[in-house]
Amino acid sequence: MILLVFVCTYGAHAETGEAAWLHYAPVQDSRLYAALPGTVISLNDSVLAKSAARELLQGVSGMLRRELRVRTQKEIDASAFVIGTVTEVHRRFPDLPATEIADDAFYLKTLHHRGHTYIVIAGANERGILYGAFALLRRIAQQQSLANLDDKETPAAPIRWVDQWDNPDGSIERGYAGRSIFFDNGHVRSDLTRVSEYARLLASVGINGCNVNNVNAAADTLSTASLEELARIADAFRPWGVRMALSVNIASPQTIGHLDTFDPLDPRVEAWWKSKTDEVYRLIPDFAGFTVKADSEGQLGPSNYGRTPADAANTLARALKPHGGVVLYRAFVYNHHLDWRDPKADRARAAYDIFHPLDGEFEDNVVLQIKHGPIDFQAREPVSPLIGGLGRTNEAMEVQVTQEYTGQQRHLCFLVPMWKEVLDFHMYAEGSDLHAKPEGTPVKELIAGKSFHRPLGGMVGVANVGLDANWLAHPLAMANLYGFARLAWNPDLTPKIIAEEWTRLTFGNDPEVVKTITAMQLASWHIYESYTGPLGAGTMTDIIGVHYGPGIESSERNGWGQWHRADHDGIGMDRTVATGTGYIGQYHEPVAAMYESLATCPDALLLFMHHVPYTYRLHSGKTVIQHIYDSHYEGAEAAANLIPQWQTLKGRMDDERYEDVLNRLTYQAGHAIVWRDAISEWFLKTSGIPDDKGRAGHHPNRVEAESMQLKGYAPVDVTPWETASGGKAVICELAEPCSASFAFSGKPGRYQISAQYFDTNNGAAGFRLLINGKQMDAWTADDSLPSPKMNGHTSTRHTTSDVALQAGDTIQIEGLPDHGDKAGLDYVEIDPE
Ligand code: GCV
Repeated sequence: MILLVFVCTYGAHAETGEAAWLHYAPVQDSRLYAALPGTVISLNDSVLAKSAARELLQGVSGMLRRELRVRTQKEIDASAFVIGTVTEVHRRFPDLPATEIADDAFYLKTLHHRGHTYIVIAGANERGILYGAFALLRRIAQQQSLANLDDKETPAAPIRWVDQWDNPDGSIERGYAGRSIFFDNGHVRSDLTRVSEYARLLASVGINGCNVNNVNAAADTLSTASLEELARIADAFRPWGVRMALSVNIASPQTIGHLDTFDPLDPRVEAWWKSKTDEVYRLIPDFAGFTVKADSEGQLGPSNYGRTPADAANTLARALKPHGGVVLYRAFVYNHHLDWRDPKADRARAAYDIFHPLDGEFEDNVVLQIKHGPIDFQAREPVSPLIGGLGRTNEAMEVQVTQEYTGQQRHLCFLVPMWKEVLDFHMYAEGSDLHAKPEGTPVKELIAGKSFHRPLGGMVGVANVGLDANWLAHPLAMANLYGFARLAWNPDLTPKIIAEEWTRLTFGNDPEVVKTITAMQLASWHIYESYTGPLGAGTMTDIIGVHYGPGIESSERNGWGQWHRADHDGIGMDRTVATGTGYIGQYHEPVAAMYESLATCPDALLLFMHHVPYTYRLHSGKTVIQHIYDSHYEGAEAAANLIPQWQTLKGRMDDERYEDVLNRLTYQAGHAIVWRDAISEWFLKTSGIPDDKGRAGHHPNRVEAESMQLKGYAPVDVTPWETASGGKAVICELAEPCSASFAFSGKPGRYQISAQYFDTNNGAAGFRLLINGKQMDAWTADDSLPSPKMNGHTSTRHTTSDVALQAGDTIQIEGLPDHGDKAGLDYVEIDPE
């Protein structure tokens, strides 16, 4: 019966995912809400309160199939939803508290007054009213009662921003969900519908700022013509209380101001920033502020003039201050030309080395925006020591919603558990207004921006949503955007609560759906980590390219400093104070002592902190090398097991999202095998130590393409070698199909036949599987994986299930090249069904 209801509900319209967690699908048991008032009375006529009222109408209509009416009359004489600021509400209901609540906070209260029922949404300010309305709708969507509401919510920190790395041409740096919703062809888009929808989504989870352009900022972002266009984005954000911010190029006074310098301490440069900022506020009165990436990855910065980041940040801050704007100065400053031969060189040290000495030198409207780890959004990093290294400087923590190093929204990787670990990690910081508490100072307290010397703080999530209908491409990846925002609002929420809440809002309250998706999400980060990078060594992806598939040596012997230093004897960065780079000394005690000693360093970060031989025994009792083999095999298997878990949900949701996720999980399972094999085999060859369980390097069910009977196909070496089985594959350079075939020599039975091929992005090769000349399956390599070459980014698996085979059957793969895609084939694997 329940199943039927779901099918009917979801069968009604094609589901694109665009509504995200504001799905407002009818709730199953609307009797719970039978006594709800039919009217909304707004005591506030601001644009935000109007958005709140409209949202209540829309949400209640969708979920309860009831149409509310909005009234603004003076007398409240019948049951109603009442929305207004705390002061306005108190004026009407003197029994309710008039107490001050913090900015953006709200309370929800059910009030029985003179025989009527009022559901009161009272905001500290107008944004608070809007957040209260969304919170109330969230309750209905989760089928929670409103009969006795008495809730107050206060955001954990004032800065709750998303950053978008969008470029004026419409591309998005590290964006994996289509083109920019803001820009196209050098201009702000004429149609900003998606921008308004994005702002609504952000507001629904308490996000109050959005930096819309790439931190690698275009030179003319601040030109008058550009600002006039950008003001339209701020207009689209405004009804949702999202303030627009801009990344600025620190060289702007020279590039667009035509001065002969951009030295932040030159009075002409200071005057330029002041007058430019005044112009910004004339066009965008609620402008949030500037984000700055300087002296980093090729961006110019104050170091050009021997000035410090504080000099640069303060010049901008002084220009913004009269208008209430802030500078988010990124601490992601490092030298990407490090000497890899120098055992003391260490990129992880950079942020602390540069910014710690400047503590206390920043204006009070400067916030240091610090990535949560000291390297760069890897699947596993320790907390950046800089977060505990400032006592008199505002700090915000930057996390990455867009899955640059964590599977690019092709792999399921729910990052909330990782962020939560960081937020709860104790830094034992001491600063001028921090007390060295015996229980420590968790990151969430340090970034809260609520202390005398640090009035500002919070979280910034690099979101990079795109024009794809469902914003982040993978329907389940939206839980990361949701979860980031929920943690920015309340870091005490648990990953489980967040995953459940998101699932209910996005897919409905079917207990099986909630249980299954929550379990998959919660397991996914660990699964991804275990088949990519071991023990904190880094993700082992191609770090100088697209950061997607495996490329183990790409991090070594170059200046980027993402070294894992694996060689014949051992692996890991020695970051100890005793013998290494000294990085560990940037932590306070007892954290430093914990990392410094092999006896207490957690396994998960061992190779981040220490260089050890492969035979070193972990706390788990395994050797490092055996852990590498085991975790990669277990991880790939766990990735494959996500598929049957998802399949239990067939019919319990719309077919569109069901199929979309199923396809992505199937792809992920295949790519997890690419990762598993690349890493296991690279370490097998490099260390010379075999896998105790005999898996690495042994693939009894696999037939290499280069050893098949080839017609037209020719063998080639693949680079890097570990991204193809045996280091080789075959390609077809003819204008007609090529074929690779072999005779099956196993027992008769039903089998799965998996073809491992390369889906390069420079064409759409066609493939066919034939048994004894009869076509069993056909597919096209038309995905847009991020490389035109055969490598770990493009290696893809296609499985044909339930094929009956007998000894002597001819198994043949036929490949038809298309443009640059040469129908590359790596191997065929035949596994019992
Ligand atoms: C916007 C990483 C990414 C870059 C990004 C940079 C940053 O290095 O790969 O694309 O640049 O971080 O955060 O500034």
